[in-house]
Amino acid sequence: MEVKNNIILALDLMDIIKSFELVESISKYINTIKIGYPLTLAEGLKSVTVFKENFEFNTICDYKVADIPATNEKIADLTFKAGADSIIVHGFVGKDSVAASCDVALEYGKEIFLLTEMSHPGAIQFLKGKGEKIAEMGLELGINNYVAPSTHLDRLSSIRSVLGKDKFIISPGVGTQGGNPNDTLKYADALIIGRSIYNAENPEIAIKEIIKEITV
Ligand code: 3DU
Repeated sequence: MEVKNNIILALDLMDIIKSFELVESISKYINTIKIGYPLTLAEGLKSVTVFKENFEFNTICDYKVADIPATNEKIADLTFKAGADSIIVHGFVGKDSVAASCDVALEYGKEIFLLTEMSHPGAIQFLKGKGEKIAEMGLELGINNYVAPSTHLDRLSSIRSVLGKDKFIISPGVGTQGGNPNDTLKYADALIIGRSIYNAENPEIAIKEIIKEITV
């Protein structure tokens, strides 16, 4: 996946009109958006379809799919049917559940992102240290795309070591959560950024500043 300016917009506004206006205002700086539960639960799966139809963007649906295989299949099917290019799936649920999402992605000619470890402080409580094993499972399943945290660089770098340089890692936590863009891009291929852009007084100025800051 080619991510323009290495920035994936986390579109976590809960209003489709405001989301649309935001994306229009910064559309020349990005080509990839991530839609998660805030927008989807507020506006429905049509929010995915609307963005897919109106912008030539990569659309990643961040539904952190984490259920039994049969339910994961249904979630993935509805998501790809709505127009998503990829879906984020939790790794901790184990191989059968992840494989179920992979199989549906394959049917649609799409891909999944495997979530290894998370970026928030609470991630150290249960998830920390599991990322390498989850990454190894992803490799066994032939998965090319991963999510790993920018706020725990030691974890991100260790997960990169397991995956090797050819796998694609996107990394949340830059900006509001404390992650630094350049440090993160030493190990990740793209940054997921939400609040630092959409909560800024002027999102265009905010994203331009971030782009200017990126030197790697
Ligand atoms: O902190 P921000 O506002 O820049 O948003 C980060 C986004 O990435 C947000 O959509 C959140 O749900 C998602 N995310 C994480 O923050 C951390 C993870 O480990 C995985 C996803």
